[in-house]
Amino acid sequence: MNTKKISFIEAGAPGLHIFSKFPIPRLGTILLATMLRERGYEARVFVEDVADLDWSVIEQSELVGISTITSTAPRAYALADRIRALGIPVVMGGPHVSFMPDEALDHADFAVRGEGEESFFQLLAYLEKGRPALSTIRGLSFKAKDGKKTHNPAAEFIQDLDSLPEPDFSLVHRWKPSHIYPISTSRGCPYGCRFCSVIQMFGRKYRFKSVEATVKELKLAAEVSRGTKFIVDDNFAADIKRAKEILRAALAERIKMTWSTQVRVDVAKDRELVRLMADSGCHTLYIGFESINPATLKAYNKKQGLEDIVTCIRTLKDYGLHIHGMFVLGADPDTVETIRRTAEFAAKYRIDTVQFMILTPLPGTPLYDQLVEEKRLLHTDWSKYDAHHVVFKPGLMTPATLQVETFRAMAKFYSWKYILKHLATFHFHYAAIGLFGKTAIRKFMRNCTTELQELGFNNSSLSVPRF
Ligand code: B12
Ligand code: SF4
Repeated sequence: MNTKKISFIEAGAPGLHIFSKFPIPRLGTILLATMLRERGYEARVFVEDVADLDWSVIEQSELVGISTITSTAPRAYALADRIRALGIPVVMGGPHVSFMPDEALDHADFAVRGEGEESFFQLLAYLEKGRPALSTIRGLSFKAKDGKKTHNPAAEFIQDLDSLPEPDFSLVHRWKPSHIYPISTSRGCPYGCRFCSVIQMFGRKYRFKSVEATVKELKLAAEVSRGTKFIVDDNFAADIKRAKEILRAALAERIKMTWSTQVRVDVAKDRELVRLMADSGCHTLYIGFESINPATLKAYNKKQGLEDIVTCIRTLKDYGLHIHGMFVLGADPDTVETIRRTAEFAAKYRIDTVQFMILTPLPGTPLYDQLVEEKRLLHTDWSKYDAHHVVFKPGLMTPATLQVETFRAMAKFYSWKYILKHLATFHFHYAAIGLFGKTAIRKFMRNCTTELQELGFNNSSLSVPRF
C-alpha cells in the first residue's frame, strides 16, 4: 500500500490542567514526523492542545499515527474509530497503549509499544513492501489473520540518542515560535518511584545525548523559538558531571535563552551545578517533592527525605531560581492533616508555583498492579486518570475527602494573598498563574459535583473556601 502522506495526532486533554494555558507537545510524534520528512514523506503533526485538527489534511492521509497518554486515551480511541471509518489505517503509540495494547487494538490497526522509532519504520516497510514479516517487528502489537491479538517481544531501547534528528516544529500545525519549546536530551531514569511509568517506558538505564549534540540542539532552539525552552527530561541532572558540561558549553557558546527543566532535590547538593543553571538562563526548576510525609516518601520509594526537600528549596532560592513544586497526595499513609500541612508547607517555604496532584495508578506502574490486585480501583474511565480526580480507594480517607481536600489545598495556596503579593512585587506572571489556578479550581469543583455526589460527598460541603 501507499503510505507517503502520514499525519500524526496527539490527542487532547480531557479537561483543564495546570499547563492548559501553555500547551507543550510531547516530542514523540514530532520526532517520528521529522524522520519521515528526512526520508521524503509528507508528514504533519496535529497537537489538539495547540490547535484544532485540520480534517481536510487528515482525510487525505494514507496512514494516521495517534499518540496517547492514559487520560487522553478515550479521545484518542474516538479519533481512531472516526479515521478508520474513513478507510485510513491507524497506528497508535505512547505510554498508555504501551501498557494497554489489547485495548488499543479494539480501535487501531496496530499499536507500537515503548519507543517508536525502530518499530514504526519497520511497520512502514511492511505496509509498503510486505517485509519484514509483522511477527518479527519488535514492540509491535497487531491482530493476526485469525483475529487473535498478538504482541511481539519488546523492542530494544535506542542506544545512540545522537542518531535522532532535532525535532522540526514547523511540521506542527499552527505552531508559533512564541510557544514553550520542548527539548529532550536524555531518556530513562535510574530511580524507581512506584507511581511513575517512565522506567517501564524508557528504562532504568539513563541514556543521554552527547554534550555536543545537546548544545547544538539548544543553539538551534534559541534561534528558531522565542519561547522558554523546556528540557522535558525526567531527571535532567541524573548525571551531574554531564549536566555541568552542557551548561558550561552553553555559557561558552553564549546561547541566550530562558529555560526550565525537571530535576530531583539532589541537584541542590551541588552548588556549582545550581550556579551554572542560574547563570545559563534557567528560570524554573520542576521538582518532584511528592510529599512532606516521610512515611509517604518511603511508600513512593522516592529515596529522599523531608530535610532534602527543605535544603533544596533554600539552596535554589539562594541562587534566585524559581521552584515549581510537584506534590502527589493520597498515598496510604496520608491523612487530611497531611494534605492541609502540605499547603502550609508550600506557602511557608515560598515555593513559587505548585501542583497538588492526586495519586493516580497509571497502567504500567507498580502502583497500578498493586491497586488492581487489591481491587481498589473505583473505575477505569481513563479520562479521569489525569491526577486531578480520585480513581482509587485511599487508605485513610474516603475518595471524596481526598478529592475535596486536594482542591482546598490548591485554593489555599493560590489565594488572594498569593495573587496580591505577586502583584505588589511586579511578578505579574505569577499573579496571572494564581488567578488561573483559582479559576481552574472553581471550574473543577463545579465539573466534579456529580462525581463527588457519586462518591458520597454532601452537596453543601462542596464550596471552596475563600483564602
Ligand atoms: C513534557 C511532559 C508533559 C508536558 C506536556 C504534556 C503533553 N503534551 O501531553 C506537561 C508538563 C504539560 C505534562 C502534563 C501532564 N503529564 Co506529562 N510528561 C511529559 C514528559 C516529561 C515528556 C514527554 C516527552 O516529550 N517525552 C519524550 C518523547 C520522545 O516520548 P513520547 O512522546 O512518549 O514518544 C515516544 C513513545 O511514546 C512512542 N510514541 C509516542 N507517540 C507515538 C505515536 C505513534 C503512532 C507511534 C508509533 C509511537 C509513539 O514513540 C516515541 C519515540 O520513542 C513525560 C515523561 C516522558 N519521559 O515521556 C510525562 C508524561 C507523559 N506525563 C504524564 C502525566 C501523567 C501527565 C499529566 C496527566 C499529569 C501531570 N504531570 O500534570 C498531565 C496531562 C497532560 C495532558 N496532555 O493531558 C505521564 C503519562 C503516563 C500515562 N500513562 O498517562 C508521563 C509519562 C510521566 C510519568 N511520570 O509517568 N506532561
Ligand atoms: S518520578 Fe522522577 S525520579 Fe521517580 S522514577 Fe519517575 S522520573 Fe525517576
